[in-house]
Amino acid sequence: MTAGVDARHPRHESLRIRERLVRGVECGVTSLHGLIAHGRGEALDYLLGERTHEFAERAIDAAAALLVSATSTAVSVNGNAAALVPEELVALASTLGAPLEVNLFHAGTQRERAIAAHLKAHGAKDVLLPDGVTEIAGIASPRRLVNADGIAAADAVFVPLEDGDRCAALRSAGKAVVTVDLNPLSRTARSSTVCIVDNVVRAMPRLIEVAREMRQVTEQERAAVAGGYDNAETLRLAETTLRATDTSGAQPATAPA
Ligand code: PTJ
Repeated sequence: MTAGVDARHPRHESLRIRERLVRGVECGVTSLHGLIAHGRGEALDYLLGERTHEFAERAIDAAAALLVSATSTAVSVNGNAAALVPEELVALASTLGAPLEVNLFHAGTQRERAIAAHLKAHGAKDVLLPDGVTEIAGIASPRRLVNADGIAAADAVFVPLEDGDRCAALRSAGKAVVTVDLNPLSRTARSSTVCIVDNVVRAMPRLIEVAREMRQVTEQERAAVAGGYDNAETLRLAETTLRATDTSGAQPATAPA
């Protein structure tokens, strides 16, 4: 339900997603900066036609193979992801047998607790917070503060909507990093092991589904999917798609407002 917006509105779905972010801010889960980040994502998604492209599908397959095969995985949660896809984050963590860990750029104890409560209201049993002593080296922001049993211990980390530096630092720490970022030009996208260039709202259900499928196949089959993936090629295809958008006629799935 979107306050004041008729379901027949041509941009209803986009407005409904915005509303989740606004609610996130109102309940202390999302930062005000998160609204700006969402606006940038919306613009890129618009140019991508608001659909999941084949390059994103391939990235999702590789991400699922990698995450399922990892010895230890953590699902990192920030204020935007928590507002947009809380149930999906809980379902993915459960499928992977991975902890959910709150990790924020604009850090604050109150918001960390609000996000943990929000995830629990959507089915999470446990949610890790920074433990106050464990840090990832090479990160200037509060994102360096992690939990020894979550991100610090993981050999693969799932990071929806990142802000750049941490992805490179996690890679330097020897971890595989799967991100979701609508911007194929971002430092996050470029330093990821696998970057899914898609809206997190569309990518998550598919990632969960493929992760469930990947649990049923052999380690060799997963290795073939993950090993055949080329992140630079994904980003090249995504950028080409963005730049090729014909704004004179081509329109997203729903007509512009
Ligand atoms: O909750 P916090 O304090 O950890 O802060 C979270 C934000 C997202 C505000 C913080 O990480 C941030 O400032 O991120 P950036 O640097 O703005 O990067 C966010 C990236 O996510 C940008 O490249 C956006 O294009 C992209 N993005 C925004 N919305 C979506 C998205 N990608 C996928 N799906 C979206 N819905």
